[in-house]
Amino acid sequence: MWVSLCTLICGVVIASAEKGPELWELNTDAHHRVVRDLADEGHIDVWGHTRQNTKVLVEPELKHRVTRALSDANISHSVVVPDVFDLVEKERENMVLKKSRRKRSAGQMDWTTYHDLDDIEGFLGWLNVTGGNNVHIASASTTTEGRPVLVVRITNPNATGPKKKIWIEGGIHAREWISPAVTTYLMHQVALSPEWRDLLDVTEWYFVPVANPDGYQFSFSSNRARLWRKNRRDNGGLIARCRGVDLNRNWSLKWGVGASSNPCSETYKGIEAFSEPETFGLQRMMNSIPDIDLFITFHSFGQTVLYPWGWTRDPPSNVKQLKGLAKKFANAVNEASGSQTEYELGGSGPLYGLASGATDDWAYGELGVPFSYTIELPDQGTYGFLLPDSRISSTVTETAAGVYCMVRSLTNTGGRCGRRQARNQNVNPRFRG
Ligand code: 0X9
Ligand code: ZN
Repeated sequence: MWVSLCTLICGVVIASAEKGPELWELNTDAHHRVVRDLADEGHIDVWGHTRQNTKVLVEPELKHRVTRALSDANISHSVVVPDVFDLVEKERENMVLKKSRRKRSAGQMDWTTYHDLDDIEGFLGWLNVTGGNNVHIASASTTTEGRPVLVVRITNPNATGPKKKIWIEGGIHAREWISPAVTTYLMHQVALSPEWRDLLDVTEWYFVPVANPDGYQFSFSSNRARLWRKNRRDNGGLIARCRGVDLNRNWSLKWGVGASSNPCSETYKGIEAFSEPETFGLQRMMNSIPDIDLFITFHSFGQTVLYPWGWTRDPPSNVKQLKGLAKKFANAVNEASGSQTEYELGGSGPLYGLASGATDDWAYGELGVPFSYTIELPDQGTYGFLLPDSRISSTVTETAAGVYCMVRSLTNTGGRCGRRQARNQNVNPRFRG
């Protein structure tokens, strides 16, 4: 009894005093061989990059090793944040405070704070009831921890004419919390907003609000877990960070390009393509839907609209059309945000460096979806994955304006997407489940 009590209490005390990783800025791009090697070995975690600089997370115990490797290659660095757990802790305190102020109600959700999986599933249940016959929920597969990967179909079943099919994926990377926030908000708008209602006659939507439920739930469990990216696959071995597969490196098209074979790396590709229940189940369901027209996967951060390819710098055959629809998104967001939010557009290979085994390349190259995008949501690196909750509501409404204009264009409804329409996403989405 004594022993187990001490284990419990001492563990909590040690955990709360634990120093987190440092955030460093390196004066080189992320494609430098040394940066790639360090990431491959699991010694750094690439947080984000511009053309000249790369921000990386470095664990305290690996500082000396990383410093040596960098200085051998003449790469200098500065410490941007000495302990990232300080930022995570602030975010956590703020969330706890907000939760205690809210009236308790099962499944309650809004877009002013980040929500865990229980809240999101509560919201889906509520949407299922409120949306009536237009909303159907299915499970694509069951994760290694036993959670369903939920897919929500929204359309008007009584409209029997031709429909554009749209697949929206969120939350494939656990720590990118703004992604499920955007995806759930879009579901709310598509299913219930009067502004979108006529679109349900000519579109069929498939939403995956949280493609990586185990990773997402884990990222709410502690300060250290907050920056988790992969799923929670047990790869064997005892080192905590060596769990998990990067679900955006586990798809079959060009599996292995720009990915790691090391389970300890953040971009571990898994033992084979579709080794993971999440990716296997999602591809099976996507394969069962003929002719998907538009695919979007929401990630963070960077404010970029990326289109294929990720595995080569060569442009795909319909690059002009891809760019055209991406511009509709970017212009509408710009408009809706009063020029506050600007997106950069481009092929993900040229813009981010070669990497594949990702959903976007697979949807485009294997499934034949003509419009396939990864949208890296705000910000541009100030807060990165730790985007403050005060930014959620503007981000979700601006992003909805962008998607709205893409879909108006795709369906030839509403002509050129008007200013008023783009801006008018700000319905009060509060609900009580
Ligand atoms: O690397 C990724 O998986 C995405 N960026 S993130 O920082 N959110 O992890 C970008 C994926 C772009 N698409 C391809 N490379 N195919
Ligand atoms: Zn991501």
